Amino acid sequence: MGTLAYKILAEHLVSGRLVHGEEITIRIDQTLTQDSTGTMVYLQLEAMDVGAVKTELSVAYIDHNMLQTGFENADDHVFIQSVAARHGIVFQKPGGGICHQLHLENYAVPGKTLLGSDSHTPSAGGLGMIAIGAGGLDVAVAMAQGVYSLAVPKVVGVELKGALRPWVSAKDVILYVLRELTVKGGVGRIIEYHGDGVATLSATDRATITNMGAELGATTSLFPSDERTREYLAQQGREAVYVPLAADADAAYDETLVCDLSALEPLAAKPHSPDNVEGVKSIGPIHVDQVAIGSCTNSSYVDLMKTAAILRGRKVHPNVSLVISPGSAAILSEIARNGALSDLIDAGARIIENGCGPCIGMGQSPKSGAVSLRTFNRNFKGRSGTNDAEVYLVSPETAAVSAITGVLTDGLAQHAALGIELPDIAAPAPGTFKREPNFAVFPPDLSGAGTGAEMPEVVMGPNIKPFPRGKAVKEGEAILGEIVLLAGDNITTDDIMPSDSRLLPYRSNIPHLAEYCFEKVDPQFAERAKKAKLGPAQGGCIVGGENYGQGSSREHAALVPLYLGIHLVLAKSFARIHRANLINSGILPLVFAEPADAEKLKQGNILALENAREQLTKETVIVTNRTTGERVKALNTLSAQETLMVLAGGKINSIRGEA
Ligand code: MIC
Ligand code: SF4
Repeated sequence: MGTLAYKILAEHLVSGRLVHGEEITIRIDQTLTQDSTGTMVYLQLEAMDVGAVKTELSVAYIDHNMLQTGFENADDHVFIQSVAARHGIVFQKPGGGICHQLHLENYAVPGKTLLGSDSHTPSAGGLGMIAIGAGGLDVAVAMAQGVYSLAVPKVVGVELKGALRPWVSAKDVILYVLRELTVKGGVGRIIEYHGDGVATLSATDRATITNMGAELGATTSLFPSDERTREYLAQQGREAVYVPLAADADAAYDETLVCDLSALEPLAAKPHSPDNVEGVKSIGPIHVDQVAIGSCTNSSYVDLMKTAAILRGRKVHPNVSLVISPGSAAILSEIARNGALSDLIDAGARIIENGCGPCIGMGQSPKSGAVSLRTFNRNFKGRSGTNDAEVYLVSPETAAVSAITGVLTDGLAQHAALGIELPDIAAPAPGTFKREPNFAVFPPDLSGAGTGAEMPEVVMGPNIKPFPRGKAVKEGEAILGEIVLLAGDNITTDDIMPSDSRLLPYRSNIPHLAEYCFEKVDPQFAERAKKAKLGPAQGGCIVGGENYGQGSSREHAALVPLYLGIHLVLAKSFARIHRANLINSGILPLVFAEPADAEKLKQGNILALENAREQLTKETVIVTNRTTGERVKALNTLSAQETLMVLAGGKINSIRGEA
């Protein structure tokens, strides 16, 4: 009856019971970080005074922040490299590619666990790993202690039937799932794919699907490990790590969904949410200004080969700027060797560095009011760097054909009229992508090294500032704050802490970032929060709607509010990673027992959880509005361990025994 997810979790169980909703601790075999969350992770790791990491493998990638417009980025890279050497972590230099693509290529192992400080870590679920995105501090602790705690998710079984038609691909599968389940439909769930359609999808197709499971809010997404997995590992020269893995034939899923692959058509997520999905045909031939192909969702070898096949001998439309960012150096090298790169360049594509690039607004912002088609995973307003751009998320096939026509085009419906055939892309031979690991720097042997002077030195540039720490809550004290923001539903961590080429260089400088907190939602937020910190409540609180904090795993969306004096967030529901980041920072997340109560609260009201230590022993608590005298019932969803963290003023204080 076992699902594959629970089988892998059971093998890694350190404590707790595998029962939905209960808290378990699991062994973490591997971790990954990337640079924009990594600087904070490694500052926190250093603050824990530990020696070599306890995982089997930890990798530090540089892929997000590579514009190097000033010294800041490069200083961060050197800092991360130095900490990696100090703790036995593999360092992946900038230029190697996007962390999730590189992890699939070089390190992912079916049946193992991976915790990553990036929300799209579940990409490795395409190879049958339990791969979870988390806040940086949780990843630092996993490196220090080799474990991670989570509430046991439900398992949703998605049955894939039949096979996709040409011009329809893995992106359309996950867009379909997003349309069905929405951006909060995966919260508290693992999405497990099964059925006869699974074998028709390659490992990188599967990774496209598990990657965007992050947009469902899911804990992770998972495919079985089968012959297609073996085929991919063999292409990378890593067949030795292959193991077959599958759910039992009669696996009992908590919820189910069926996706008939053969009936799918090209889909697009319209502005400004990944679940705002409609058929490309039904949206119609809207004018397109920019097409961007790449990101950890759709920059695999096959994705780029398909793009090249569509563009070969043709020309990008005069009004379209086509930008392509390959997923990894190995892919770029291979398409250079086989000639596909020339097809792309000759058609008029702009080839940019292997990395996140435009996906996180690091360059290539579209023009004012542009329509930008992107093969990426997030189309939140302003994320492209252009606030009034309209970003649509599509497959590489739809992106490439639309780049030629200059309008949103359904390749399935239009290819015959356009005279474009999409050939089958041959599966690369075993060993095709085996390369010297020239972008990897392996750490020195640390066996016998402690936490002392014998370890390599940390190198820290002037932009790297200490991170804020919360204060412990004493017996009888209240957790309180003045309401500085009343937010709506689905607030993203991009809304809370925007990140683009202006701000990404400051990921290790919380005081600088603080000035831009909630900038796009309410430009006065930072000023008001600072005033509240000096006011009668000596701090602020935020009132949120449903799915508060969806999206990126950046813990800056908690650390910056902490720095600005936010003590409490009262919302209708929370996204998983952001909820954990708030707790890790010592900010209390409470859930409205009656969502309608949110309407009673006004900006400037002072909210208090009186006698917090006492109240937090209960599942239902009373939040007092000290301004109006009204009382609001709230749900305390914290586990015993999480309560201790909040009361200690955050996870680091709690680990260091500073409660
Ligand atoms: C993203 O896609 O939003 C990011 C940038 O990769 C983030 C991490 C970050 O904010 O640094 C994520 O997905 O976790
Ligand atoms: Fe990078 Fe974009 Fe993937 Fe985030 S979603 S890891 S920014 S490519």
